[in-house]
Amino acid sequence: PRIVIKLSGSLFNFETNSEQLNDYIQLIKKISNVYQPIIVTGGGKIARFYINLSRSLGMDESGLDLIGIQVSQLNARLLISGLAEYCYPLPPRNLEEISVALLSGLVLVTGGIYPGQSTNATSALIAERVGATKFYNATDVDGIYDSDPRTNPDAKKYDTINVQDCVNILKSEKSMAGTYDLMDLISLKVIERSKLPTIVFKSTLDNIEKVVLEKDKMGTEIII
Ligand code: U5P
Repeated sequence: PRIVIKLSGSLFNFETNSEQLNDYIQLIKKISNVYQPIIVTGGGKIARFYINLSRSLGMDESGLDLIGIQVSQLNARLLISGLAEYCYPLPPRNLEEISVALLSGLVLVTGGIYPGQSTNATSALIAERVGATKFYNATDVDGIYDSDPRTNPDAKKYDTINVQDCVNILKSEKSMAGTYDLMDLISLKVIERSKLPTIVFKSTLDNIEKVVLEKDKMGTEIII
């Protein structure tokens, strides 16, 4: 079976060292004994660094998205460096290349693909395309809340939420390069139309192992 794991871009920043990445690489290898994982890496701080600089130089929003995509692809290449023969040797750049790469039977690692969305939306599209049995969204927050927990201390976390309620909560979001939060509307639409089982949880090594390999319940499950 195939699964999609979106890895939060927060793993990749200017302080990241090879030990940290190696821990993830070992875990991905372990997961690949059970599943064919498609790993999608976010852009993280380095993407925002480039996006902000380019924005102040006058680049338009879709141009900035393309920069974000390039950085997320570079992050993918870091994991590819360590996964070596366990993975497809390059990050596929569109859904067709994903389908072809999938035939290798190897782990796939990629970043963003199309402008105007986040790697969350990309991950949902990839999950749809490859017939993934699950979409694991390892992110910076520990689930979906009824309001932003970073600004509202009384925010309540959902253990499960249906996709329509999720759309209502997220409707008020901004859509600018580098600011597509948590789950954007595109990802929710895809989850809905393909009835894609999705779990949103906090991205740590331990959590990923528990939720993917030990089927622990954590974070928020999006039900359709
Ligand atoms: N991005 C896209 N399309 C993708 C993935 C990423 O346009 O498929 C751009 C967005 O501007 C996004 C940035 O905010 O790259 C970094 O990705 P992320 O870390 O927000 O997912």
